[in-house]
Order: sequence, then structure tokens, then C-alpha cells
Amino acid sequence: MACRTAILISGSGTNLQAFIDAVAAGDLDLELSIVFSNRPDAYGLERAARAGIPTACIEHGQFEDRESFDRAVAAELDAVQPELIVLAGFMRILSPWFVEHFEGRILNIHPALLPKYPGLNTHQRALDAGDEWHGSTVHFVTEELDGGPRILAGRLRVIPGESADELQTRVQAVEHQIYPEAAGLVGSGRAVFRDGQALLDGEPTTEPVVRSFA
Ligand code: NHR
Ligand code: GAR
Repeated sequence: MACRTAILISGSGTNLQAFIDAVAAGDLDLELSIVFSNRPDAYGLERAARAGIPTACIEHGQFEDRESFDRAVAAELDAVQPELIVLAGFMRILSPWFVEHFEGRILNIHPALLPKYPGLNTHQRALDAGDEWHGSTVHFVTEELDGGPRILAGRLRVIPGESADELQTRVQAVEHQIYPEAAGLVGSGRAVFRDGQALLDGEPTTEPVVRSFA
């Protein structure tokens, strides 16, 4: 039975497109039940509509505080009873209430080799530090921003002299490979969140699986 999945976006949705394509190709056994955006002009909403996936949008600006927005989002999502929530370029920090409501079922992809560079501007920070490797990491979402247990990372070698934009483009291509793969691990039950840890095939993990790209 395909795992009912909600994808949350704020922008262009290239990661969402990678999910749509992987499901269409038969490479990923998820049912994409709803795509939610906090921005009405997010291009990802058009990608979803084109793929025949129901969409919903609530603008965060009209709410008094973070949790009341999150409760409205959760009400939209609960209508489809998602088993998995995928943050794909979703730019609103989720309240402890939301994280607990969907405990252990929320994934994020962060464009850095976590625990390096939580937060913003990750590509420039990796360049400034002279890092040999950079990449992106899929993790379970907890209250700690970009700090939940890691599942799968994709890394590539930094090319001397490349710009942050060039590096970002290459990292995004990596994301389009590893995010559907990681979601497939969770959707199939091979990767689970338990007691604040990620388990893979029943074994607690301290490090994510790492894939290297050219
Ligand atoms: N929520 C929780 N509880 N935990 C995480 O790990 C989360 C999360 C929500 C989003 C994605 C994240 C990233 O990978 C993510 C991880 C937005 C911000 C942020 O500062 C920070 C991290 C991430 C996403 N957002 C501003 C805010 O006030 C708004 C910025 C904007 O609207 O453009 O929410 O990087
Ligand atoms: C992705 O690179 C993702 O890692 C990053 O935003 C991009 C979304 O692209 N996420 C964050 O920086 C979260 N703060 P997309 O909309 O084309 O999938």
C-alpha cells in the first residue's frame, strides 16, 4: 500500500517535481495526496496541478501567531490523513505543536552536510570555509531546527573557484536523487523515527547513509 504523503512547499518546487517524476516512473511507491503552500504564487502549485495532485494554500500572514497558522495547516493535511509529510523548500519554522502532532512523520532536506551549516546561506558558508565536500541531508524534523536525526546525505566535491550559485545548482541535482530515495526508505518502513533516533532496518543509526556524486 502506497504511503499517503503530503508535500509542503514555499517556492519553485523542483524537489516536488523530482517526487512527481519518481512516482510516475514507478521508482517510488508513495501516494502524493496533497501539495500545500504558504505562498499562493509558489510555482510548485502549478507543478502539482499539472500532475493532478490536489493543492491547498494558506498564507501565514493572516495569523496571529505561529501555532495558529500551524493548526490551520494541520487541519488541511489531516483531511487526507497523511502518513508522511515532506518539507520541500518549505520556509516556515514549524511549532512544537505541529511537530508533535505529526511526530516522527515529517522529513526535511537541508542543503548542507549536517550537522555543518544549519540555517541559511549554506553554499557560501561551505565555500568560505574551504570545504572539500558539500551536499544536502535528509532528516526527520524535530523541534530543533535542522537538528533532527539524519537519514541520508548526498555529497559532492567542491570545485575550486566555483560560485555559490554554481554549487547550489549542483547540490539541487543531488537533492533530486536523494530526497525521493530517503522518502522511499521511510514510506516502506525501512527507516523509522523512534525515541528521538533514526532506525534503519531496525538498527539505531548515528550517521546517515552517505551517497557520493561526481
Ligand atoms: N521546523 C522545525 N520545527 N524543525 C525543522 O528542522 C524545520 C522546520 C521548518 C522548516 C526547513 C529549514 C531548512 O532546511 C525547516 C526545518 C525556514 C527557516 C526560517 O528561518 C529556517 C529553516 C528552515 C526553513 N524561516 C523563517 C521563519 O520565521 C521565515 C523565512 C521566510 O519566510 O522566507 O519561519 O533550512
Ligand atoms: C532546496 O535546495 C532545499 O534544500 C532548500 O530550498 C530548496 C528548495 O528548492 N531548503 C531550504 O533552504 C530550507 N530552508 P525547490 O523549491 O526547488 O525544491
